[in-house]
Amino acid sequence: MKTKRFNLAIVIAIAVLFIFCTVTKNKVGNTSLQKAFQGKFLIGTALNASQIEEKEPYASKLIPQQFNAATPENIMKAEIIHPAWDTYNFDLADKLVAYGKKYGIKINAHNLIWHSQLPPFVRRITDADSLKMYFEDHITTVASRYDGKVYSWDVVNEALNEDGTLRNSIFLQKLGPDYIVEAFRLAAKAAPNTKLYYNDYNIEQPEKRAGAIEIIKKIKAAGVRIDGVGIQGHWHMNDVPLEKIEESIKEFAALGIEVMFTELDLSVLPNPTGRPGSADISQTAAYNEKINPYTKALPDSVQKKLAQSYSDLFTLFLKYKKNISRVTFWGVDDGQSWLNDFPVRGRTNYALLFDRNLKPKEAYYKLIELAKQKQ
Ligand code: 9MR
Repeated sequence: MKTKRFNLAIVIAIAVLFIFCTVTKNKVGNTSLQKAFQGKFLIGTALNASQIEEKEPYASKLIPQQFNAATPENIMKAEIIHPAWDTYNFDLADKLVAYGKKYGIKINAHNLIWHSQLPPFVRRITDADSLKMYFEDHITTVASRYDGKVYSWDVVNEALNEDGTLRNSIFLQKLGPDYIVEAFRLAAKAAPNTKLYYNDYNIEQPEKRAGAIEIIKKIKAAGVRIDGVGIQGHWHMNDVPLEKIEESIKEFAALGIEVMFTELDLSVLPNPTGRPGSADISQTAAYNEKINPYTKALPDSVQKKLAQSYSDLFTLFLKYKKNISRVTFWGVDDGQSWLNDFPVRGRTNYALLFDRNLKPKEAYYKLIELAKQKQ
């Protein structure tokens, strides 16, 4: 009888433990990134369609708890929001605005003018007049619809080559080098109540940074409004260019504009293209098992290194908290990250603060601690 009761007690204890583990599997308790960094800078994330539509209950709870800023990962790009000459598709962008309002999350709309993810009809344009028509209509229609409803716009995205010269995009070819100033002029007119930013990757690197500074100065010299610059921050955990980032914060801030880190993630996987930090989507490489070493789990030593790299980076961000207005991660969790498919398709990367089960990683707790220490 006693043994039976004992066995029953063990079964109940195991069941209770199981339920407890399941319920708390990915719990962060009351800790919150946005609260930890309150008064320092906004903490943002990129959101995909299913996150905006709140399809997954736990993620829907976690996102507003952790983040007070959000950037649409894809749904406001031209190919989605403006698929044909006379067709705009605002459904998801409207949902995003409502989502931001519901939770008090500031929306950074991304983006108005970019050479990539253009709708097919724009790619087919051959004459300058038609492209100008698209350019003016797109900026004016989209920016005015969301004026005052989104907090900010990435007006022009990735206009530079690595050497700081202007990228030979369809906009440069057809509209000439002043297209960037014109984009900001149109955006400022259409969206007087929205902040306007230039956004690019690798602009912490000296040559490309000089190109970005030239763009910003040119916009200002034309008497046109620009409020900030976004350094994307697609880096490798073993190679975060801290000194160059620090120089960049100083140089951009000296122009009298906000500095932001807008698409932060730290890859942990080998980069076979030999071009660290690049988000140039033409730079891809073929898959092989050797360059996908952590398919089952992330080894503890790598987890620790990732946490340390994030901590070093945020130590720098905190030093310049007066100049930095926002730090946005390019996704909520490792499963969502574009780095699982870039620059090599089908790998298992671990670049963000939450794992594939939305459980906070060591890097998350390290940043919370850091924010507390630097109160
Ligand atoms: O994360 C985005 C991914 O889902 C898209 O497939 C990709 C297509 O170009 O764009 C990714 O986001 C990019 C962002 O819009 C601009 N900077 C580089 C980002 C990573 O490629």
